[in-house]
Amino acid sequence: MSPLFPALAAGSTRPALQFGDQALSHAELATVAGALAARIAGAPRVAVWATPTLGTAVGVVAALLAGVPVVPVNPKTGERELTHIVTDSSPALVLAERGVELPPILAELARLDTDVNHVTDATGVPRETGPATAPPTEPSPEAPALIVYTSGTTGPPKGVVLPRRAVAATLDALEDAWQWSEADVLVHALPLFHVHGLILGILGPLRRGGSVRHLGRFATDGVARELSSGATMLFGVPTMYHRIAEALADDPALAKALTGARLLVSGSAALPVHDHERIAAATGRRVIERYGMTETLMNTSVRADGEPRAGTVGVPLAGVALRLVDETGAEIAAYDGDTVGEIQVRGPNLFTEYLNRPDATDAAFDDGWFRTGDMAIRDPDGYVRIVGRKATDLIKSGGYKIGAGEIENVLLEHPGVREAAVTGEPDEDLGERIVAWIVPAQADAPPSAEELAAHVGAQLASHKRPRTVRYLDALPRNDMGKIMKRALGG
Ligand code: MCA
Ligand code: AMP
Repeated sequence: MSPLFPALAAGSTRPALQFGDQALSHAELATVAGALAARIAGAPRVAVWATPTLGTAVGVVAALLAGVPVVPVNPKTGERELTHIVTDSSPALVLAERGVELPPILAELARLDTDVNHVTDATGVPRETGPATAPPTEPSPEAPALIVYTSGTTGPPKGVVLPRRAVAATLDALEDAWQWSEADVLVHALPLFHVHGLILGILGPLRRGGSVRHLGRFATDGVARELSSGATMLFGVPTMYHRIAEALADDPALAKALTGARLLVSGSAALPVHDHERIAAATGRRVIERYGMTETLMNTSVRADGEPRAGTVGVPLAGVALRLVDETGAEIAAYDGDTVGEIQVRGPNLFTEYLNRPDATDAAFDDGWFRTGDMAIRDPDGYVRIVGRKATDLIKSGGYKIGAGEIENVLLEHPGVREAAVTGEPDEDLGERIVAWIVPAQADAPPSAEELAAHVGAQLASHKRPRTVRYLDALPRNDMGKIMKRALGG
């Protein structure tokens, strides 16, 4: 396979990464990441403490150059989830920025700095030159590149093993769909421990030889500043576009900046048509949506040269086979804008397996097709519209996928909780909001919502904290004793 990052190998002096006042060209990144790669080469696996910083990008690139599979870790993960991820993936090393205090389970591992302050002097000239930037032989296309953890309906998150072939295939299919080139300057503020922010948002620009400016934290003024000073593309989850739509009415500079962008892309959850329309009315520009999944990387997109259509995720990307199947497993032939089926996909963009979970890997496939669990219809011209998902126990909040069962288990361990159920409720800002339904152990002394959120946050990732807590005398159950979430509105 050709190198994942040709511009790095070529030593391009064009800008590559910018995080606040820290920046690296492709050549500088090759030097810094190359030096780090030499130190980690041969390790079976590394974890990266994935803060939204330049060091994280350098650490991930270094691991990929060294051919060492990388496990990005959400720095806001609580104890139980972190223990699971570290035990399951058993990294030999952890890469983190200098000075960052790591939780005990990671602090026990050998640690390497990703800090790049010492690499360039004040004028941006590298202080030292590193060893060769690429390993002597490019790893096999099937070699694992990343292991990204993703929630299921029950149980702890599963490690999705993504081979180098899938990363290359998805980024090259997006090059075609979006006319993504080295001239593009991407701006985003996505977290760097998921596919969207890391693979599309950092590795994407690097593979194209273009650049990315990361905002550190999402804010509409940062988006406006970058899009009015050379950035050409914006990636975001619907919550970010919703906040942009809200701000546009009072922010002409933001409207002007968006109007000048080449491409505004939304993904990770459905962008409501209302937000599409508000952004189009204020800027004259249409946000385009693409549809993907941790296991499949990107499957479909509205093309840059195609008709933007709100409420759709466009057409299958180059190389991706997509079919709809009915509840009997039979393929739906219709392109009638009406018949609903589950989306199944096949292609070079797919993961290899769930780490240490052959049972779950087997169950995820139907005769070679990956079952996405997403329900959709197809327009006569092939545009896909996602209309729902099979599992009601999966919540999408702020673009994060969250399993209800995992939160319920943690809530049930709180001494003040007798029974617990978790549902997702519609939320204008987040798409869905996590709601915890609690039967307190003592009716006259229920644990507070803040206490329960803190309890969940200490064990799981911070975005899994319930935003709303409702107290009941009993949970609605059917004759079999199963909780009837529909009766809770979930
Ligand atoms: C949050 N807060 C809370 C609670 N939840 N406080 C108490 N109780 C709670 N339950 C706090 C936060 O910690 C924060 O405090 C404050 O509320 C407001 O947070 P803010 O940053 O404004 O927003 P947010 O609501 O926390 O987050 C919105 C977000 C975030 C920035 C849009 O959800 C986000 O980054 N989403 C991206 C998800 C993503 O990348 N998904 C990709 C996976 P403080 O300020 O003190 O911290 S999907 C994927 O990869 C597939 C392949 C795909 O298709 O893309
Ligand atoms: P994750 O497993 O966190 O990677 O999330 C993948 C899921 O996000 C998919 O199965 C879809 O349900 C959802 N998703 C991603 N992009 C879109 C989109 N543009 N529209 C609707 N849902 C989406």
